[in-house]
Amino acid sequence: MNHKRVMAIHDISGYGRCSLTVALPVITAMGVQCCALPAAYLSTHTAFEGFTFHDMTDELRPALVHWKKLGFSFDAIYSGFLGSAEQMAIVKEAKELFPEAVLIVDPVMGDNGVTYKTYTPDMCKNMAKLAMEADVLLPNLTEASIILERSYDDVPKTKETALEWVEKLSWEGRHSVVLKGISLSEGMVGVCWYDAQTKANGFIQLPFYGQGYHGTGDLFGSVFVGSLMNGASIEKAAYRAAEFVGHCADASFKEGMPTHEGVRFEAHMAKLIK
Ligand code: PXL
Repeated sequence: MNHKRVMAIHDISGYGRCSLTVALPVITAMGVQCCALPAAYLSTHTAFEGFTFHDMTDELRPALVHWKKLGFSFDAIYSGFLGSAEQMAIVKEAKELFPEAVLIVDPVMGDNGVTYKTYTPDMCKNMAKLAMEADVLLPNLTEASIILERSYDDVPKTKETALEWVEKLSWEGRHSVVLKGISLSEGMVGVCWYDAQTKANGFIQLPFYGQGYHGTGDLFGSVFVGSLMNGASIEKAAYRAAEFVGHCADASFKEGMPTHEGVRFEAHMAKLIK
């Protein structure tokens, strides 16, 4: 048996196409087993009014210990939106229990310069610490500015500053980074990537479609993780993820999908199936 297995530590939001409701179908469609460790249950993502929130911190350690006792192993641990300030340490413990796994951290904290409603300053501080432990870090510009303690007004708008931020986020080249949300010209958006194995870096820029959608960071991360598990390089995995998100956003925009609904990736899953 040589199939790949990913542990996904994110919240599950019942409605709104984000976190585990994206990671599970996408990673599965890419031929990779996705083992879910739900950090919290929310009725919707946090941009809808009045969402419910059930913290699952107490479930996480016992589940990890159970998996370890059963002798399971993981090729990657993929973390995203977390539910409490303690959970960042639990993700680190997961890596210690399963050292064979590549730790891929999407340091989900906010977007467009604003933190999500459930994120406290302590959670952000701990997420910045967890970011230092990652083998691969997937921040957007808001999260990068929090981790680097820079003003959101200073986020990179040129290649030079993007490379400078990525260099800092890689902790002097020690881990790989995909910095999302880089726009180098009007109507284009993409990433600046750095591969710690090859020491190469570069940019991906694709046309930007109409409007930003909720959950696209999770869709990006899930396609990225699935691609990496299928043997892609950091650059190839980032390209595939950016291309798929762009395709889904374009189609969703054309059919008038509101931003809170997320992109209708269900209609495009066939592109991912292995
Ligand atoms: O897509 C990131 C995300 C994940 N989980 C929850 C969220 C968000 C972004 O709004 O609210 C609950």
